[in-house]
Amino acid sequence: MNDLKLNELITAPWYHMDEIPSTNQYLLEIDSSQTPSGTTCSANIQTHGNGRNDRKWHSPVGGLYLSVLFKLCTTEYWNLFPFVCGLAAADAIEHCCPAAHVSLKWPNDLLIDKQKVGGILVQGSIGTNPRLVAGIGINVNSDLSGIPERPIFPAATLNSMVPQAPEIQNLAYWCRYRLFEYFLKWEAQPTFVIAQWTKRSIITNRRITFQTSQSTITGYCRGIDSDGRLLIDTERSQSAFISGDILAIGER
Ligand code: BT5
Repeated sequence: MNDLKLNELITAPWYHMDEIPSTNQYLLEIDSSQTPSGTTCSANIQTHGNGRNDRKWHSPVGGLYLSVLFKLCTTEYWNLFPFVCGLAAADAIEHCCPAAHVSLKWPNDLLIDKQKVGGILVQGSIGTNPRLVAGIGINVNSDLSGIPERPIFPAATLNSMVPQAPEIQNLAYWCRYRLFEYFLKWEAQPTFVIAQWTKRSIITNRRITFQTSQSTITGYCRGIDSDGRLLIDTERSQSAFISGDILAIGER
C-alpha cells in the first residue's frame, strides 16, 4: 500500500450536508479540476437518491449516503471499479458489525441473509480527465416503508440484522477508508477484484434466472470477467452480460 497516496486521499475534503438531492450528483457537478481525488460528500437525507437505470434510492434519515470522487490515472479495467466499491463497502460493514456476513449480488447489491441492506452506484466520465464517483447507500436504522415491495432480496436495515447497529458516522468513516485502500490496490493490480468479488458473491456457482432487455435466460453463474461482465453457463455455451437483473437464485 502506498502510504503517501492513501494519506492524500484521506486528507481530501469531506462535505457533510443535512439534506441534499443526491451525494453522487453533488460530486458529479463539482468543478473537479479544483477538487482532489478522494473528495467526499455525505448527507443525513437524500431527496432524490439515485439507483441504477434511473431507479430511485429511498434515502430517509437513518441511512448512510456517501459519495467519493476518484480521478483515474488510466481507464483500463474501469468496468471493474463498481466491484471494488462493493468489496470495500462489504468489508466496512463487517468491520463495524463483526456479527454480519455481507454477500454481494451482481452488479452492486449489498446483502445480509439475502436481504438488501445497501447498494452501490458508480457514475462519471472516462474521457479526458477520467473521474468516477463511487456512491454507497446503506440502510442502518431507516424507515423502509416507502420502498415498493421487491419479489426477491427485500430491503432491510442493519439494525434488524445485527445485534448492534453501527453509528452512521463511524460506518461512513470506514466505508471511505476501505474505498481508498481498495482503490489503491486496484490501481496497482486491477484484476485482483475478480477473484475476491467472485468469492463474496451470493450467486457464484448457483443456477440463476437472469433478465436482459432482450430475453430471460437460466444457467450457472461463474463470476465476472475482466470487463465486469456476468458470466453465465447455459446448456449450450457461456455468455457474458454487461447489464440485466437477477430474477431468481437456485441450487448449486
Ligand atoms: C442501487 O441501485 O442499489 C444503488 C444505490 C446507490 C445509492 C447511493 S446513496 C449515495 C449515492 N447517491 C445517490 O444518489 N446514489 C448513491 P439499484 O440496483 O438500481 O437498486 C434500486 C432498487 O432498490 C429500487 O428500484 C428499489 O427496488 C430498491 N431500493 C430503493 N431504495 C432502497 C433502499 N434504501 N434499500 C434497499 N432497496 C432499495
